Amino acid sequence: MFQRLFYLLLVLFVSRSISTRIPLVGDDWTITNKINHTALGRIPGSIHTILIAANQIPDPYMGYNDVDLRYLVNTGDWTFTKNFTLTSDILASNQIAIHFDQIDTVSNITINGCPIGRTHSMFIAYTFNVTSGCLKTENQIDIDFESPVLYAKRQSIAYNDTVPPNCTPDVQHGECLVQFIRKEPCSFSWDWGPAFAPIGIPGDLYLEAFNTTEIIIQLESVNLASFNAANKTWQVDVMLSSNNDQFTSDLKFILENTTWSYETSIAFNHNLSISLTISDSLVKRWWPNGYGSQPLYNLVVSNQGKVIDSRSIGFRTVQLIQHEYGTGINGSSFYFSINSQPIFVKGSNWIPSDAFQERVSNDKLERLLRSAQLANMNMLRIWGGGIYERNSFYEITDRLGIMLWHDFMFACSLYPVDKPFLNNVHDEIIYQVKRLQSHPSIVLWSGNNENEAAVAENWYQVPEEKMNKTKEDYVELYVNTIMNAVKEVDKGTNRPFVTSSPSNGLESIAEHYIAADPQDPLYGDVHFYGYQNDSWNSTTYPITRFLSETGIQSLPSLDTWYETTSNSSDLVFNNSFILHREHSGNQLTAMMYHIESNLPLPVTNDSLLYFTQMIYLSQINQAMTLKSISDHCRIHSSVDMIDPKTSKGHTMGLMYWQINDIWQAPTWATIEYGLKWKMGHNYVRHMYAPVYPIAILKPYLANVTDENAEISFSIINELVNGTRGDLVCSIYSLDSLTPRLTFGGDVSFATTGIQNAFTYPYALLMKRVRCNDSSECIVHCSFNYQQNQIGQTLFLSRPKNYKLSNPNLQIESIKQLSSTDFAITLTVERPALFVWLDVPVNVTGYFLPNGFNMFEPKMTVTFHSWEPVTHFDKATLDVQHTSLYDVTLL
Ligand code: BMA
Repeated sequence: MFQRLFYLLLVLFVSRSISTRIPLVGDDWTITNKINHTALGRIPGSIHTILIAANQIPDPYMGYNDVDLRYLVNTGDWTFTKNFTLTSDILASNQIAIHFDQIDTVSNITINGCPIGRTHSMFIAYTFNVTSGCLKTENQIDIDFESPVLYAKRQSIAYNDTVPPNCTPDVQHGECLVQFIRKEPCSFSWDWGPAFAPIGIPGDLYLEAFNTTEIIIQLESVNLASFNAANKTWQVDVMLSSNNDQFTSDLKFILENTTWSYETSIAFNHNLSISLTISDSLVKRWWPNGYGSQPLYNLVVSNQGKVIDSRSIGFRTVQLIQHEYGTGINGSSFYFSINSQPIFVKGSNWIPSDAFQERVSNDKLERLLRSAQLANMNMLRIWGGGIYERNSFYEITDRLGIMLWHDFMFACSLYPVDKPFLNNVHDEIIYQVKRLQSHPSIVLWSGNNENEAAVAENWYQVPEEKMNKTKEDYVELYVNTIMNAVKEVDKGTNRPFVTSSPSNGLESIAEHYIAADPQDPLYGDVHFYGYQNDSWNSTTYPITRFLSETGIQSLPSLDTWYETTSNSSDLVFNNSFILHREHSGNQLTAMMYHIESNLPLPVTNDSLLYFTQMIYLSQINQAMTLKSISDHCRIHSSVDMIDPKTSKGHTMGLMYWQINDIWQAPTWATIEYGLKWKMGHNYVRHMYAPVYPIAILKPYLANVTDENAEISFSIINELVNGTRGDLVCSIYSLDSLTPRLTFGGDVSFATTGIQNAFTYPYALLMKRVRCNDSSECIVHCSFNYQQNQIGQTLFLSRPKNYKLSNPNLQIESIKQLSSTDFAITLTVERPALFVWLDVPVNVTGYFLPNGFNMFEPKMTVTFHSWEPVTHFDKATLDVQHTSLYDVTLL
C-alpha cells in the first residue's frame, strides 16, 4: 500500500523552482538501541559509521571486529531521531512531503508521533506525504529500524514454505536468510566479504514543501529506445508525470550542442509518454572504450519556457547477437554488437566498494573506474549480490566508455514469491530502470546471478516433488515480474535482457527459462572456476562463447594487511587470523597448490618477510592465471576458430571475477580495498591491450625433444582502421641479456582480427639455440606498431624450474615529471622476472607497467599518484623493488 502511495506522491512531488526543500541530513541525529549505545551522529550514515565517529566502537574492519560487532544488528532495534524547526511560511504550504533517496532497510517513520510511513527495501526511494496537522514549529522525527537479521528471520517463519539456502557456509561468518529482505545480499556476508548488515540512511533525506495549485511536471525517465536504420533516426522515449488532471502542456525539448529541438502543445493527464525522433546526422555515436569517443548530449525538457529537468544521453545501438552458425555447428553465437561493430568484451565483475556506502567518495569510484579504463576494459558487470550504484557511478561509466552488464540484485538463492514480495520487487525494478535507463553505458539487464544454474543443477537439494514448483517460482520472479517490469518502462530494441548469468540466452528461453545446462559452452555465458586444475595452462579452461566469470584469489599487500592488525604475529600465511578473513573454504590451500606448482617458495627464516614474499607469489599466480585465461579467450575469438568437431570457439567476451574489494582480505580482486593495483591488474591492462601479441607452445610446456610440438606467435588487432608493425622475438637464458637467437617479421592488418605471424617446430628451434632442457630458455617478444611497443614473455618451463641468476635490479633514478607523475629508471645486469615496484601507504597510485619481465639493461616506468605529491623526496616516494630472484635468498 505504501508503494502505491509512493507513486501517487511521486506525481505530486516535483519541480525545484516551485517547491522548497528543507534538508534533514546533518550531524545532529541521535541514534540509540536503548541497550548499550546512544550517540549523536551524521546522516547520510549508518549505525556503524556513527558509532565509529562517536568512539563507541572500534574500526569494524580491524581484527575480528566483523564478528565481535555482530550484536549491533542482530540483537535489537534502533531509533534515529532528529529535531528540526519549520518556519511559518513552510507550515503554510499546501503540501509537505518527506523524501528518502535510500533507507536501509525496514523502518517505521513518525513525525511528532504521527505515523508517516514504513520502508522495507533499500532499493527504492521513498516519498511520503506529511499531513499538515503533524507539523509545527519545533518538530521531532523518529525512525524506528528493525534488525534486518531478525526481520529476515521473521519473514521466513511467516512464509509458508522453505526457501533455501537457509544460511551461508560457516566459513563466511555470515547472517542467514538475506533472500527475505530487499537489502544488499552480500551485506549478510559473501565468499569475499563481511556481514555487517548495516542499518541507516545512506542517501539524501529532506522535506519538500509545495504549492499544489501550480501545475508541476516531473521528468520521470529518458530512454534511447531504438534506431531506425532505414530512416537513420533515433527514437528517444521520454516519460513525464504531473500532479494535474487534464491540461495542455507546452513542452519543449532541446538537445544541447546540436541544432535539434522539438516543441509541442499536448494534452497531459497525470502521465505522458512522448517518443522523440532525432536524426542520426545531428549527433555523434557513443563508443565503448577503445573503439572511439563517448560524446554525451544533454536533453533539456521545459514547459511554458520553464526548465523542468534534463538527462545526459549517448547515441549507440546495442545488439546481443545470438545466431546459429549453419550446418554442422551446434549452439549459437553470443556477442555484443555496438553501432553494428562486434565487440570482444574485456571486463570484470564489480562488487560494492565498501560495506558502508556513505564512506565511498565519488573520487574513490572515479579512481576505480579509471583503473578499469586504464586496464583496457570496455565492460563491467554489476553483480547481482551487491547494490544498484549511485547516479555518479553511471555518469562516470558513460564518460569513460565502460559498458555495464547490469544484474538485478538477486544472487545465489531461491527467493520468496508471495504477493507482497513480488509487489516490492516490481516497484524496485520500475524505480531502478527509470532512474538508470538514460545511461548509454548500461547495455544489458540481467535478472540475477547464478539462480538459473542453482535451479537447473539443484544446488540447494530441493526434493524432487518440489522441483516443478521451484521452477514455476523462478519464472514468476524473473520473467513474469522482473522481465515484464523492465519491458513496461524500457521499451524498444536498444537494451537486451537476459534472465540470468550464466544462462544460455535464447536457448534458456526455449527451455522455459531453465536450461538443462545453463553452463553449456555453446550458448550464452558461462561462469567457470577450476581450482583443482593447472591454472596457468590455458587448455584447462573451457572454450565458451562468453566467459562472464572466472578467476583466482590472491593476497593483498602488506600495507593493506596492516590496516587490519597492528600485530605482525597475525601475518602468517594460513594462520587463524588470515583464515578468518578467508571466506571461501580451502582457497588458501588451492592458492598454495598453484604457487607451489609454478613458483619457487620463499626460503627465508624471517616470518614477516616470508609472508611478504607469499603475497608477492600469490599475486604472480593470480596475474599469470588471468593472463592464461585471457589469452585462451582472445585466441578463440575469431569465428574461424570454431572447431567443426566440437562446435566450440568464437569466444566474444571475458569478465574475470572480480575487479574491486569490499574490505581487506584474500579475494579474487585485482584492485585492493585501498585502491592499490595488485600485480593482476597490471596484467589485465597488458592482456586486454587492443593490439596484443600471443605466444603459444603446444602442447603446454612441451619437452624440448617433442617432434610434434610447435611454438606459434600471433597478433590480435582490435583497431578498426587496421595497423601494421614489427614482431621481434628473442630466446634468452636467464644468465645473460644477450639473446641466443632473434627472429621476427612484419604483420599488417587492414581491419580487426587475428593473424599468425609465424609457427616453428619447437624441437628444431630448441636444438638451434642449444636448449637441452626447456628450463634453460625463455622467449620474449615485442610488437612495435605506431610508436607503441607491447611485450610478451613465454615461459617454456615453470618459473620454479629455472635457475634464477641475480639480475642486480637497481633503481637508477626517480624524476618528478609533474605534480602527480614520476619517471623511474631501472637497471639490470641479467634478465629479471616479475619485477615489482611498490610505494608505501602514504601515496596511492599506479605504476605503468608493473610486474614485468626485464630483458633490457635499462627501462623507464612511470608512477602516477592519484593525489599531487609536493616536496618530493625519498620520504614522500620511497619506491621499493623486488623480482623473483629475491624469493630465493635466505
Ligand atoms: C561467483 C560469483 C560470486 C562469488 C564468486 C567467487 O559464483 O557469482 O557469487 O563471489 O563466484 O566464488
